[in-house]
Amino acid sequence: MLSCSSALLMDQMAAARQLIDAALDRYSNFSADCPVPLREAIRYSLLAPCKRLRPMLVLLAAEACGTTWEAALPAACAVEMVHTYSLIHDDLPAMDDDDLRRGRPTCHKAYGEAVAILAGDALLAQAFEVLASDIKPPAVAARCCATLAEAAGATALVGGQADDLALEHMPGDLAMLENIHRRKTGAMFLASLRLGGFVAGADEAQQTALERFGRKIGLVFQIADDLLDVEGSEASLGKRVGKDSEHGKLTFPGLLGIEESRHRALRLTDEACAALAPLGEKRAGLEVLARYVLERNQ
Ligand code: GRG
Repeated sequence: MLSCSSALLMDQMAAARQLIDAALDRYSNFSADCPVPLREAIRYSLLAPCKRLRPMLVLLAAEACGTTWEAALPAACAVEMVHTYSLIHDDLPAMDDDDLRRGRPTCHKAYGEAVAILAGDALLAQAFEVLASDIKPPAVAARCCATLAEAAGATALVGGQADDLALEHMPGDLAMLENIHRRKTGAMFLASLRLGGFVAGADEAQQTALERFGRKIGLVFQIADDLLDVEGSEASLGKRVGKDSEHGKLTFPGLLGIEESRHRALRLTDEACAALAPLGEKRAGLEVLARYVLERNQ
């Protein structure tokens, strides 16, 4: 851990979250052409209390490469919009069929399936509108759009989700599990780091450091998520626990056991932090977030 006081860093994390929440609030303040139930459903899911891990990674990656949080804010919001869309759609009866998300009834439980599907669709579209309109210069905006689209698409988020659903109740091994999570969960973490680097004009060494960190921290997130599904509580997580075994899903604790999963997550976190060394002192925020991803209880 770097020398800055961790209390100061925690205050900075809270400030970053506030900045993100306020920007998402502004972006979802649609004109009267957006029907009221759709607007409410979007805001209900997008502004619900949650961790904001991915947008925080965008801001902290940008900061680590020498630019301001404000410059990275549109990219942070775009990533959160895609993430929220994926959660709304994942919760639908045709997919995970969940009734609790971010501590409240899922979007389709509150607004009906049709409105929930449309809320997800609108968020996905808006993410690219935000990047194309608010990231400057246009060449950087285009790079951000292409990278986020790839992370959200058929070979990453959507493809990983399709395989995850197809392989329920099927036997599998660690390679299969990591392959699914590299796409379903990891790709959005990696894209968050990449976008932060792009808006900061990171050089090749900085971009490589961010990407190495991003790949490892995505995996740490998933191992921690699997452990929380076994050991966590519905009250602190704001979603149902024990779903993985109910759905017959491959998980890290299921394949490796709880202790080995914990060790693996700790080792990956150390490796992720070590990969940040080329970024110098400004990497402190990313290190704090990495430890939080490992140790979180929500
Ligand atoms: C529907 C295309 C499509 C994809 C869905 C994201 C996803 C793929 C599924 C969500 C189900 C799930 C439990 C995935 C693994 C972990 C995950 C992404 C959890 C939610 O992310 P957090 O914990 O949530 O960062 P908050 O609410 O804090 O943003």
